[in-house]
Amino acid sequence: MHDSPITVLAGGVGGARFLQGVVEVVPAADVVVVGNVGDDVEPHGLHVSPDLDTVLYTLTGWIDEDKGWGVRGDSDRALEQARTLGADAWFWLGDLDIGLHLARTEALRRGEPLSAVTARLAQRLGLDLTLLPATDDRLRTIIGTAQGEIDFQTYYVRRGHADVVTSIRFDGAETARPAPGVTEALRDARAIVIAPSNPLISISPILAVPAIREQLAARTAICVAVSPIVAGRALRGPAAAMLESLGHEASPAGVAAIYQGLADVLVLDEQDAELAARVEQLGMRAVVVDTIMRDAAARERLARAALDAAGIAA
Ligand code: FO1
Repeated sequence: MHDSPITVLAGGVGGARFLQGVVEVVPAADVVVVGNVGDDVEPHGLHVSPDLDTVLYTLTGWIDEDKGWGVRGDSDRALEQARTLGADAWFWLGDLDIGLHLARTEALRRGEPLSAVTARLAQRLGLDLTLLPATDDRLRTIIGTAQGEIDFQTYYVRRGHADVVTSIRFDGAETARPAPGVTEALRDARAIVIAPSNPLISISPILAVPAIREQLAARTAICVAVSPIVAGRALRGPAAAMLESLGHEASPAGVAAIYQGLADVLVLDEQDAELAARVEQLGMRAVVVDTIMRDAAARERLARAALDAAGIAA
């Protein structure tokens, strides 16, 4: 790990695509990713860390680009067999992906922390950047709905994120400690970047670890956040509806309000240029660019804009 890294807080698909751009602009070895574990789930006893895996698969080129998660071209013979034999297999797991979960689960059962397992998976898959889970402790995102609380993947996958979200909490966060390397990556960073991930379910679970939030609030490095909301919509997933149902504005101004005191700059899309003044009223510099990551060139352009705003010359 670089002794003065560029530290990126990231969730799943949006975060991973942004990171693809980042490693085109700066050496991957200079980048430390602090990833979300609030989506982690244990289908059939296997430990799945969807957001960490989406980063792994995206940066190694294994990713299924259409879905944004899982391994491209993966088969599902194991899952089909499980279904035939009576398992309730509602969470889709490809055969190659299951191989990764077997390796992870076995190591966790042996008592290895998630951070150590993740480091080994990243190294075996040939990743040059450092990927850290926010915490090795158990932290799970719990979604409140009119029918009561459900775990994140029941909300997202099983129920197709159709429920109106009435609350979000992060079970285990109060006592969770940052995984080894996370505090240092924030304390010693040259720049901190919050990727264009859902602020409520991808970034907030990271910030819910008390020592991470405190370290970010006490940062010496500049922190640049990228809005995942463009023209009132999320580029993927339920972020816009969720922001609204929880009383936030589904706009870069709403995102800025969530990151107030934690970010110094907000990168927002040119379709939202008229909101720049409101972002700046919240004490953040607003940088207006095209943020739509439609292809590799656009991902690199957005990463360059965010890193430029952080004063990283590349
Ligand atoms: N998303 C789905 O919509 N349906 C699935 O069955 C599903 C399985 C899955 C398996 C492994 C993995 O790494 C990700 C998976 N995802 C699936 C995505 C996952 O739910 C992510 O947590 C969301 O994309 C939110 O980041």
